[in-house]
Amino acid sequence: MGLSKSIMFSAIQPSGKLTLGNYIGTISHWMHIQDMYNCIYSIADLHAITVNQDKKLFQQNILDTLALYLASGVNPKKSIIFVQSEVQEHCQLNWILNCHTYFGELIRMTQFKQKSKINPNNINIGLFNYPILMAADILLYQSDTVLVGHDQIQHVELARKIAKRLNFLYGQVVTVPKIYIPNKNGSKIMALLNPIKKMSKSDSNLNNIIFLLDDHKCVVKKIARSITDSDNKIFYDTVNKPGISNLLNIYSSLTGTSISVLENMFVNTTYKNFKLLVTQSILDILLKLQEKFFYFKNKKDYLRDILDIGASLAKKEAQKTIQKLYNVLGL
Ligand code: AQP
Repeated sequence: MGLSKSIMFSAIQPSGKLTLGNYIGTISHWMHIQDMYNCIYSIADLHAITVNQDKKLFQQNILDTLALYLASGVNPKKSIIFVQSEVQEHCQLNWILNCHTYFGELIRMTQFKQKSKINPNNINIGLFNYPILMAADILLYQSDTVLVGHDQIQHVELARKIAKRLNFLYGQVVTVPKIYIPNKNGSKIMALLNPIKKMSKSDSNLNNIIFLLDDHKCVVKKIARSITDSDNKIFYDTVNKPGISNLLNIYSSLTGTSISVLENMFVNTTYKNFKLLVTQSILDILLKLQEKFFYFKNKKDYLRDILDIGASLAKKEAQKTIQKLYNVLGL
């Protein structure tokens, strides 16, 4: 990696099919920052096994995630793209960080609490440990900046805390990363039928989610069914009008129009027509994305080559950090 540019890290777990939330919150920005930073984009498969995965489907999801990265404009000649489990240093650093993180810090993590409720029969230690593995993902590459959606802020804050702790104990061994939320309105896209919770790829109710690979008919149906309210006025108010505000966030993020301009534009628009416009804004993006996705999906050898090269470049950087820590720890 060139020394002149700072390092940007971002990742997605292939825990299912990627959603419009993943796209708006993260991937849609990746292409635009490739020239400004040395970007490292990971497919975080180790994170995904905190939930049981079907092997075949899992492998498919990993390759589909890569094809979606490429379809979104990530260029493997400019950015490092790799699968987390193919760089074993993530687990090595994870252990070191385990020994520098307190139980009390992890027990406060809201995602752990939420996911434990959703999956009470599988509250495994991996789920508890998830934020430390995420800290390892970030610190391993001496990342200056981490691009995330709103739900991951708490985890990056923990990574910052751990980084400062290591530097306090051992001297300057890791970079303390900054959090980057590229678009506040798009940093937390909500579930369509329950707009007070986040749109998540593992939601059991598929009508809550627009998947990036949903077809035309499906998108039309899901947006038409999305929950709004009964006062027929379009303006932004996440407390009293979470459904309309969520659709405004989606439309604003996909078209690049500010919420205040949209409120003026839609002052006399019915909910039905507004939903049609939101649907169109989604289809405009998804149909192009899907065309590119299918182009890349069929190039199996090309996909494998990208991951092999990505893993070897990532490993090279990762080993430097591991060596640094082994030295100061006396390992
Ligand atoms: N709804 C969302 N709106 C905006 N950003 C989102 N992200 C996730 N959902 C939304 C951001 O996408 C990045 C990758 O997320 P992840 O897949 O690693 O984990 P997650 O945040 O747990 O995403 P999901 O879709 O909710 O996955 P599951 O259901 O498996 O837990 C992150 O930067 C995230 O903020």
